[in-house]
Amino acid sequence: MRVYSSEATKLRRAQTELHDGQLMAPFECPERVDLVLKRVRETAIGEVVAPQDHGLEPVLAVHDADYVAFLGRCWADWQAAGNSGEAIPTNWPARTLRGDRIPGHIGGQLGFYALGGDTSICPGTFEAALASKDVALSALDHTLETGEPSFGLCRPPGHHAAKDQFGGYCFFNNAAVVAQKALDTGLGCVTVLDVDFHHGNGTQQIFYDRAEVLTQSIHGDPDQCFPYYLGYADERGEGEGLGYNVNYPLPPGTDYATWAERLELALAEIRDKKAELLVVSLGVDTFEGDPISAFRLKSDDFRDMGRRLAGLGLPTVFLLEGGYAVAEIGVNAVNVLQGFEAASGA
Ligand code: SP5
Ligand code: ZN
Repeated sequence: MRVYSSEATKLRRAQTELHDGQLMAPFECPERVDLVLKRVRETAIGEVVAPQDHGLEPVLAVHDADYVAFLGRCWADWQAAGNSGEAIPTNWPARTLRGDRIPGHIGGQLGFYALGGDTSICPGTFEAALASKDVALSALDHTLETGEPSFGLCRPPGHHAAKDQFGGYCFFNNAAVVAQKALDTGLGCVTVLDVDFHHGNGTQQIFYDRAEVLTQSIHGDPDQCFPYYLGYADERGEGEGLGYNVNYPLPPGTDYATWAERLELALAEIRDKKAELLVVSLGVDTFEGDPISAFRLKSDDFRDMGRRLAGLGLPTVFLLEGGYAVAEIGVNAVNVLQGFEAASGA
């Protein structure tokens, strides 16, 4: 399997994350890339290649232009406004306020474009997000050209980023950018399967009213888990997209046996809808040792996950999402890829 990785994905090195009432060192750190890459090399799972620059056009195909422009200037504007710390939103267009007006002040813009306060914007954030989508798009190119699976070592992750919102450590929705690009190159039906512990709210929102992309997510029940306000089982899509979004919320403490039952339902849905390309939003924060999540998958379970995914027999692009047990992130992510390869004979 081909692996895409870029040093530029490490240009974001935030100092702060507002977590459990404290400002702490972020869970989503650049070391994650090095640790996954180390395991990729140890296992020789595939050649590691630098991505090609794909420009902003594929990003603008799923994200609003004003949002992309905001991300591009946020850090400079935040500094110019005299702030000394990192850009953290503190006010939002919450339910009783107006959501139809974008304020001129950077503080107001930050809240308008943020879905939460967990993701500080710092120097290098935009550049790292650009590199991350290039990693994802280069992985797609390889899979479309050769039919071989690819792994994009994306960082920052993407699945919480909506058309015009960042948060949950995500800025550009790498999986959505890739799915849309695949449609634009002529595919008829693409599927994004999100196995990260957290609901893929951004991917769901971007494709909610469309049937060309089947979006599914297996995740911690939003009644108890971030992102709290999306990811329930009754969200099935709307308009032409009705039936093309499926959520599998599971309670904290869920083990692999139960998790894998939901995976089988999701795989049956993919077969039923006759998807031509599988994009896996590969978060490994379902691991039992993850510091911010609550499922109980063991490292060996990730191999079995890969085996089951291979059973679809589809061209497949894996894109890294979450996973914060950094000591095990490499083993867990690469176990999925190894399980996939062993089962597909690739
Ligand atoms: C890509 C990804 O995995 N993003 C996750 C972002 C989660 N950010 C908020 C997490 C809040 C978790 N609170 C858990 C409390 C544990 N004490
Ligand atoms: Zn996650």
